[in-house]
Amino acid sequence: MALDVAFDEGTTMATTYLSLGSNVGDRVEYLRRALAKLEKHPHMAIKAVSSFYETEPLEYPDQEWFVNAVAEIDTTLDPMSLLDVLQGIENELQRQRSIRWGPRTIDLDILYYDDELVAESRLMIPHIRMHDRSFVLVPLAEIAPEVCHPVLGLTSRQLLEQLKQATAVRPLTIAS
Ligand code: A4P
Ligand code: MG
Repeated sequence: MALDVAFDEGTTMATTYLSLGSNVGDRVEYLRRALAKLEKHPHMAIKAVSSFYETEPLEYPDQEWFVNAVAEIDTTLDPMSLLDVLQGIENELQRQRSIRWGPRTIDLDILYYDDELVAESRLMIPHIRMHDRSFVLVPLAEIAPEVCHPVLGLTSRQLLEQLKQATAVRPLTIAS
């Protein structure tokens, strides 16, 4: 999937990687609807989307398996405005925040925003748990194997190789 949007000249463009996850209802449909909303946004252009993967739940195991994917997006939004847009999309897709790490129709996390480091109470970039998670690293390494973690200095491929405890991640058989 690729979309080219002509942004105004003079605006600063960043490349961001987003993690998408769902484990409630029609999980594939929730990912597709989130991607459609991102694609429609005037300040975002989707450059690449990974395959969809079915993944074993981590942190809070007594729940359905997830469908996860990663998208590469060019944006003129600053990191905090991007988070606001993502949380708006989560709300539109009926996300209920009842249990931390618990079931959700859609979770949209910012993994990287160029090489920027953000350490605010509501936003940490790079995502603080991404390097421990096979459900993030497998799709990320598929579309961005050579992109470097700005703190750890390792590529997605290297992060995946050095993962100690990998939970199960298997490609979904349906087309994404
Ligand atoms: N926040 C801080 N940094 C970020 C960032 N880089 N991107 C804040 C997005 N949000 C960020 O998130 C809680 C708060 O994190 C937000 O209010 C935001 O200000 P949330 O999405 O409301 O709640 P959550 O997702 O339950 O918590 P959290 O800590 O984001 O959980 P995770 O780390 O997203 O883990 N297993 C599988 N297989 N696949 C999954 O996708 N996901 C989780 C959730 C657990 N297990 C999973 C999966
Ligand atoms: Mg989240």
